[in-house]
Amino acid sequence: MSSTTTTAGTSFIDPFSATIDLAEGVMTDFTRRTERKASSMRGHYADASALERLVASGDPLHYEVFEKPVPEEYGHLMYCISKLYPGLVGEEYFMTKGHYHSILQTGEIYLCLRGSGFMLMKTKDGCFAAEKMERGRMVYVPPYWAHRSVNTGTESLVSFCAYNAEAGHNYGDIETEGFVKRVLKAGGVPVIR
Ligand code: S6P
Ligand code: ZN
Repeated sequence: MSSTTTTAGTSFIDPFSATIDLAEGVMTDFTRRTERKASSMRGHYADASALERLVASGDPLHYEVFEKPVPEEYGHLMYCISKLYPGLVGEEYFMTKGHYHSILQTGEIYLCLRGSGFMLMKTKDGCFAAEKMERGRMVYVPPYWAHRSVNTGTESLVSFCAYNAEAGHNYGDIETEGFVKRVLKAGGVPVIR
């Protein structure tokens, strides 16, 4: 560690790098991996019975998040690889739980590396937006907007995410509020309604 002037509340750390396997959609030298199986998605899909059938049939992985965490402090930037598997729960495409940041006035950038889908976003006062996600496309999630990704393709939807490290995650409000709209397979194509 070199000597430098630091500000209270923001830790000094040494620079580092990470390796991302763009073909597989994983951070190969991650130090933290979070997994969400079908059983952790209860309450989020319209067709609860379809979700229970999926849980009973082996409780498949829904998505994984790979990180090399940094201090959750002002000034640091958290980043991760989010890998959402393809599939349907009833007629609804696999999706992430979705969350507001606990510090609402923090945004996030998603750079889609693989797959296709949508980023659904909503605010506390009822605004809703959807942005297409596909390889090479960046989605800017502004402060105040909850966000949930949805995989409408046949391969994994992989994104690199970066956000204020102190942002935190508020899942409870989405569990209570829902997400305004869903992405459903209708007539063989994704429909947001
Ligand atoms: C974190 C960022 C992503 C998500 C990940 C899983 O702020 O938005 O890393 O955590 O895509 O989604 P969720 O809604 O389960 O956290
Ligand atoms: Zn986020």
